[in-house]
Amino acid sequence: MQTKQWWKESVVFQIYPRSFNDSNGDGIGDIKGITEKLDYLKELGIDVVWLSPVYDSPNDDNGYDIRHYQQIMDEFGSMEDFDELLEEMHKRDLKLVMDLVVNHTSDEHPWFAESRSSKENSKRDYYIWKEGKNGEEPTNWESSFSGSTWQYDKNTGEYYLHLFSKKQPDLNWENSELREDVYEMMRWWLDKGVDGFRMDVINFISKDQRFPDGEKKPGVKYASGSPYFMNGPRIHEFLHEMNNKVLQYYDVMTVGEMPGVSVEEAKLYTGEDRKELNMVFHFEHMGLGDGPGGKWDNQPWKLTDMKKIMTKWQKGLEQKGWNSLYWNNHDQPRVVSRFGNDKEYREKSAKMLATCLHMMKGTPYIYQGEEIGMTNVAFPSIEDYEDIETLNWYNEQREEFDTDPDKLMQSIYARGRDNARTPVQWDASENAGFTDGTPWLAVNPNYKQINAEQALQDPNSIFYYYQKLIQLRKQEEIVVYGDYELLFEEDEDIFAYTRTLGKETLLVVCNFTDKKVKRDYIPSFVGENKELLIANDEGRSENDDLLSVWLNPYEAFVYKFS
Ligand code: TEU
Ligand code: CA
Repeated sequence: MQTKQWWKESVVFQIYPRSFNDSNGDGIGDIKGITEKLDYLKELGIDVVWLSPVYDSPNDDNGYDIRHYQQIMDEFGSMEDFDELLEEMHKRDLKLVMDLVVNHTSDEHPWFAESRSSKENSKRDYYIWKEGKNGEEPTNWESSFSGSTWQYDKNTGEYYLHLFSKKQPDLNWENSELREDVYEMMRWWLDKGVDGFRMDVINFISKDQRFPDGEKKPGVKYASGSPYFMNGPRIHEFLHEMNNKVLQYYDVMTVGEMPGVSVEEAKLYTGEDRKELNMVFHFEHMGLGDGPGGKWDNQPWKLTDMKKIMTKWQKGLEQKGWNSLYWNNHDQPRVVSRFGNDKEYREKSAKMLATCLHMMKGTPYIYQGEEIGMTNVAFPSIEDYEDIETLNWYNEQREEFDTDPDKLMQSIYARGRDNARTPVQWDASENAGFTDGTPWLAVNPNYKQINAEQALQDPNSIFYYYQKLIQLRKQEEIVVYGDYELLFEEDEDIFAYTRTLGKETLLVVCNFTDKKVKRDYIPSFVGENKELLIANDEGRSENDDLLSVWLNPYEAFVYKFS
């Protein structure tokens, strides 16, 4: 069994503050709004909150573009509000994990103002400046938010690197003074008492200093530069240094957001003996449904592919390292719409998906609204959207390829980030009780049916199902530490697996289809002491014969054998 740690036994709840709860009627969620809802989170039973950025920011990318690391965004409140939140959380035995965005800052950060002012400035080297190549950008890399990763700056006649928006210049981690400043800032928050960090695209911070061109596909202007900045040459050195100089002195949890990370690399990032991070977020299952054109080229996905990915990670980090488990976040569509069925089986499939994820080995993350089964949204017009990634992509497709707007909207409905960012639906009153004013992004029109108040009144709600899953993790050590084994890997309808610890075995069975299916399960442990731990179908019982099972659409159950 792996070593015991509090963060392995915890469930994390992600808050995207802009969309969580507005306390003062300006249409924007805020810190006081979070404090007001702590008892709701406590009722759900979670242990840790990961708070997306609340720092001072001009909001080009909703706070992921930071202007001051040690100030709170005016729209979200004040440092006093933050201190109160932290205190109220700790009073309730809840931990607070901050978002650490140090691959880049805002272009309005004072460091960048200095850096761009002249080539001789002492902060010049805090960012990545290059001369052009034959009158063009230094490399052909494409930004995650469309266009080049390089922005020409007239003042000094050089380009700066921005892997995301041009208002998010990348920091130069080769510079040791910059690294010390980042560590100092981290200590400041940790000394305040925060309980850890979720680190934004942290596997992008080490760039290949040769800055080669990417391999271009025919007919397009830019190429992916990711081989030259994902898991770059000095990444392990930097993270080890950060651990050595900062993290090791605090009892905190860390999770690195890492697009493009492989299991083999994750073993290095999370191996306990290596002293880098506790966990990573990998993106392999988030790529399900990506077509040759990437995420906007949305295609059907296969359950066998999902099982392959999840199992690879479960087995890969079994001895060393630790998994983080998530179905969605503020960048992804809502899970019930993506992998479940948000029409006639919304509640059933939301509970099935929760079962499938929460019974795996790792630390589960719940994204705000997931616990009440919030769904994707389909606003009529592009004017209704706010997300920079979505808007830049839409405009580029219109301008460069004249793509049919309806086709673009279909992609946005399936995969756009604003699906996750519509305000949390608290009750059936106007604007779902999120705000008394006009919300910054419209509320999903289904709030009258789907809201927290309704969920809290219904003992069979998705909310109480999550509550039960969380309690099971507290009661059953096997849920945290048991070994995972996939069953029936070729099955396209059912995701079934076991967990084992000592003499105990869990059997987890999830029907991912809207059909009734029959399966003959003949695991070796049938016939021993059997207990039904949780099920999303009232028909399921302790005495059911597992040798031959009929599963209802989106049914899920968990038995314990001992
Ligand atoms: O996201 C990193 C990232 O890779 C995203 O671009 C993600 O792939 C994309 O949103 C999905 O299409 C992090 C943050 O989570 C995101 O909100 C920020 O926009 C981004 O970094 C830049 O800070
Ligand atoms: Ca507000």
